[in-house]
Amino acid sequence: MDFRSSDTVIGPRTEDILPATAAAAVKVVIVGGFGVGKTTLVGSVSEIRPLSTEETMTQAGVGVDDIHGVEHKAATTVAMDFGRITLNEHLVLYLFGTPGQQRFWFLWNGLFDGALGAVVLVDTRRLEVSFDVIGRLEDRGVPFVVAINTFPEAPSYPTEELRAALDLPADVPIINCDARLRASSRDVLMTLMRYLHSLTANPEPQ
Ligand SMILES: Nc1nc2c(ncn2[C@@H]2O[C@H](COP(=O)(O)OP(=O)(O)O)[C@@H](O)[C@H]2O)c(=O)[nH]1
Ligand SMILES: [Mg+2]
Repeated sequence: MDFRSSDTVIGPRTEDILPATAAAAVKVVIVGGFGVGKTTLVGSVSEIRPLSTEETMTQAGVGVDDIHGVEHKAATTVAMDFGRITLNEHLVLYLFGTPGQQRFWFLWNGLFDGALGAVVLVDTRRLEVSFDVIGRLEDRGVPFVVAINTFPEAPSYPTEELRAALDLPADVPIINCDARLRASSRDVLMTLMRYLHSLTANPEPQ
C-alpha cells in the first residue's frame, strides 16, 4: 500500500500544537438538555477540529429522547464533544460536552473527574431540562455559570426571573449567548473563568 498518497498520515497541524507558553490546562464541562447547543458551542470555539460523536437520530431514540421543541434536529450526541481553546497565552481550556439525557448520566462520573467548572446551556423553551442538570452539579459541588442560548423562537425573560425559576444563588452568573458565534461562546467561557477566580478569591465560609 502506498502511504505517501494517503492523507491520513500527516504530521500535527499548527493549530494542534499547544503554545509553548501554556502554563495551565483547565478542564471544563459543557452540560445541558437535549438540543440546547452544546455541540454547537464546542464546535464554534474550538481551535482544534472538535471531536464530536454525533449520530443520526434513529427510531431507537423515539420515546426516549425528548425532542419537544427540537423536532427538526437530525443528529444527537451519543457520547461527548471534545474541543480546546487557548484563552490567553498561558491558559488553555479543554472542553467536554456531555449529553443531558438521563440515559447518559453514567457518563458524568468519569467526565467530571478533575473538572474545575461547568457551563450549563439553557433553552428557555425547555427550562425544565435544566433543573436536573443544575441539581446534579450542585450535588457534586461543581461551580457553574448559566448561559442562555438565544434561539429566535425562544421566550426571553429578565435575568432575575430566570434566576428565580432555576433557583440559582445570587452569585451564579447568568449570561445570554449565541452558541454559533465564536466570540459569544468565548465570552461564556471567560465568564466561567472569572467566576472560578472570584470563588478562589472569596471562598465561601465552610
Ligand atoms: N438559532 C440558534 N440555533 C442554534 C444555536 N445553537 C445551536 N443551534 C441549533 O440548535 C440545534 C441543536 O444544537 P446542538 O449543538 O446539536 O445541541 P446539543 O444537543 O446540545 O449538542 C442545531 O441545529 C444547532 O444548529 C443558537 O445559539 N441559535
Ligand atoms: Mg450535541
